[in-house]
Amino acid sequence: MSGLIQLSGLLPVLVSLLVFTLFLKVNCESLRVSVVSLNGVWALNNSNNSLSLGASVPGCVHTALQNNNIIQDPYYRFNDLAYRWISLDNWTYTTSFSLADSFRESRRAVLVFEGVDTVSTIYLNGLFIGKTDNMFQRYDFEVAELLKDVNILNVVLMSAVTYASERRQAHTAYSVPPECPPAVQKGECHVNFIRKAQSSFSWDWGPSFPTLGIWKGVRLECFESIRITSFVTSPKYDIALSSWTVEVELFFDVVVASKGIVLLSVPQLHSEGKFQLSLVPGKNSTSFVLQISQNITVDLWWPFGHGQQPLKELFINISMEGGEKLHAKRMIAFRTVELVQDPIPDSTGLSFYLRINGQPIFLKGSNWIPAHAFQDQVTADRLAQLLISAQMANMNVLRVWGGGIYEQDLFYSLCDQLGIMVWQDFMFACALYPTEQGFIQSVREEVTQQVRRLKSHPSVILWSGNNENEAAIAANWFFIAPDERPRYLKDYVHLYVDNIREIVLQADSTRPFLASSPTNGVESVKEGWVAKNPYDPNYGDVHFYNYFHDCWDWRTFPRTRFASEYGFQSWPSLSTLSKVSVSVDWDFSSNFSSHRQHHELGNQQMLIQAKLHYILPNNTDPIQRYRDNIYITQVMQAQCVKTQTEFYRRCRSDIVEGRGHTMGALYWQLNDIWQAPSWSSIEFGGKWKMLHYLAVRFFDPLIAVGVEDNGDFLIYAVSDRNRDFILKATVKFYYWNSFTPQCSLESEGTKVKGGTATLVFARPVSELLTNCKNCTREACVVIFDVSDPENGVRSPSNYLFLSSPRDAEGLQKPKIKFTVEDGGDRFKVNLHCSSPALFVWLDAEDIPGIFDDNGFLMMSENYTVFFTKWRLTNLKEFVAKLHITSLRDIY
Ligand code: BMA
Repeated sequence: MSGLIQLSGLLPVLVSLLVFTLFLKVNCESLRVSVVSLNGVWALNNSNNSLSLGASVPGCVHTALQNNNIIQDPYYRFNDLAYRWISLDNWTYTTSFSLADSFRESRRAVLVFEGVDTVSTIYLNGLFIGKTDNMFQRYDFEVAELLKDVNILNVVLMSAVTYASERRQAHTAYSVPPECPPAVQKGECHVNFIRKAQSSFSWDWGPSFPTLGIWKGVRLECFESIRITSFVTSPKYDIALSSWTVEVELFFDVVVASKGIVLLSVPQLHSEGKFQLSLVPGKNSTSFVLQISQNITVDLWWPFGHGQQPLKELFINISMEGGEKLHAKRMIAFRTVELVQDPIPDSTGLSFYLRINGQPIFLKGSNWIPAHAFQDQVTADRLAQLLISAQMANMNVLRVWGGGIYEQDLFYSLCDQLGIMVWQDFMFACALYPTEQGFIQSVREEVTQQVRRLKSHPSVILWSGNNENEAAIAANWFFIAPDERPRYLKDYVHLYVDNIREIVLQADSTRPFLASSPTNGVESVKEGWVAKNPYDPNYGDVHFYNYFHDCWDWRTFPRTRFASEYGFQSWPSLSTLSKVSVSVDWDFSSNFSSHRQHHELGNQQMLIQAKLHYILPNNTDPIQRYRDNIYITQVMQAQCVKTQTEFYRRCRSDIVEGRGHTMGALYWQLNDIWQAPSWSSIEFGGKWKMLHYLAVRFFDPLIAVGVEDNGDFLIYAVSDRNRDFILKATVKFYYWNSFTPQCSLESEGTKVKGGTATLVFARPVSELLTNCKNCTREACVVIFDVSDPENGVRSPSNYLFLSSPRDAEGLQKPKIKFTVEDGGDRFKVNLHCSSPALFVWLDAEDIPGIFDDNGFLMMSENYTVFFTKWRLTNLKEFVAKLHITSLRDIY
């Protein structure tokens, strides 16, 4: 099998991306707005002043305590419990800053908090200036009257846990479940009463760290007449005129009425326009529509794998009558997006897919969760590494899941550049929510601000109101009595439809809105926004989890229109776990192993599923057995998600008993928040699990999917390519103990249209086996691919087990040996084995980097893989740390 990932080194790519990203920032040489950054080290105190330390802003209390060596790594062993006190205390951040006269004499001065986590009362020079209670809002406070030469600013934070509980107690009319997370999550209660990352009170993959802090920047903006608070760009295609326009919205804070001229230009498209600007005092907004020259061909922005991601510069120059000027620029991109929900012949339901630039696109990807419990520790490198890893696995979409946060600007800028589409949830998950006036007002402001902030990004292709809250009502997760149900239904519609949806539709006509995920889309709307069964495979998207069915049996998967969540857990590698644990923890029955598992029965489920097809590890050395157990959970997860994803991809063209036309496969979940068992394909710290290596193949634009159906062996060619190919299948049967294929077949070429799944090979399994020197299900494995030699196209090699590997006959210990050569930015690993090896796994411990292939079947004596390093290391270290395991080595 050939290497999958062609990499000349990831770091240079990261660096160039970051440089490019800086360039994307809006560069406001403002209308004489003087800005004083208040970021830096502030003083931090707890409520009784027993703790007093320096704390970075942006930042949070936990990080500050850790940086001051007052606490250990909060992720270490059981520290999430030991440090619960931090979140139960109240904390005050204090800074002082001096100001030159020119600032103090400004007519207006606004203190801008880009993000406070979460509940605070803020004082300037001892005087109250405002309160915050929503982590997802930016807060601006007027302070011109209060400024002095030397100023003291205090942000008094209240425990989010106490606040949530108080809000719950105050909500006496009826309960708003769930009250608390399941005990196994060891979390805090009533998170649905606070506008804060819902997973911060614990989740089934994450710890409870209800942070407090000033998690985004703080600055003072002083000005005389006008300041711009937002600058939003939306390219739109005008079908009637067959041409593009760019709508530019500007949001102002105006002191005195004034007039000016606005010049908009996109030099790369030879387009410019001049507009009159007329502003009245107060908060204002205005918009202009720039017509892109009709005789210019506009290069479109495409999702990764479908074309380029051209970004163009849009310049804005404002000249006010008083002589003030402003220049700013923004990167823009041109693409259209439609969510298609149309009748399908031979089916009762409706389609559900995304059309980008008029072309149906199969969405391949995963779900994104917060990359750290302490957001100040999510560095640009960490973020870029995760997003580049997603793209390297041929993903074209990530869903920013509704239980976390609206991500930082850099996340979306990188997605714009990488061609990763973003399905953006609003931050509500797995709960019912209160709908009293104050809560709704806060959400309205949050949604208004977030839509404004994210709208300019071409990568964002869809808004979705919440995670699983339609399902929670429909399936009555919280045991609501029948006569109480109307009240909750009403609240649901009030929050997501009358408020969130209303704001989104008003503010953004350039992308679709769904009220929930999963949902039946227009069918849910028809049924009053909560469908009887939001998991209906005939409509909308589906989340599907089943840990007890055999995941190799594709019949157990729903033939849905769109799979936005599905997955299986695995454990991260020992090198990742050893950062937060000690050797007594390295046992599946240790306290640590159950403490870290936040999903009820999760550890058992993994092993039960693994046992269906593999022999479980039995090494007598306990640490080796622990490593092998981790390995087998990763094999199980990778193979399960592979099977399910291949199923969804091969369902894109067929309708079977009314079902099919699947157009999306987003497994749960891409990344991790800490070192723990979870559904992720990338461990905390960036190391790829086996699943991520397999995703490179199963998300390849052209794959061969092999299945058994009613005794037949079928191969589907699934193509996301834009053009047609004549594809033939090459099929080889190998005995488990031989490198030479026992027999090979080749099918006739079949025309496979771009964007289809087409059957290219079908033969009874029994016939294939008897014709192949008496291969049996247990003795042989089938390896296949599809190719169009004339056009030089070939899918990655794939395999189908005709029996479980636990029953494989003749499979021997492969005695894998290796030598390593230093090739500069990568190591060349030459592998040698004595017999075929399954799920060969190379693990370089904590040396960050990626192999160009891993988790593969080694069906030849020799095979070479490359390891691209993400940090400096040397041959000696690499050789010492490299572990190689295959399935037959663990028992
Ligand atoms: C889904 C998600 C998450 C959860 C995951 C795994 O339902 O939306 O809430 O973490 O399942 O249980």
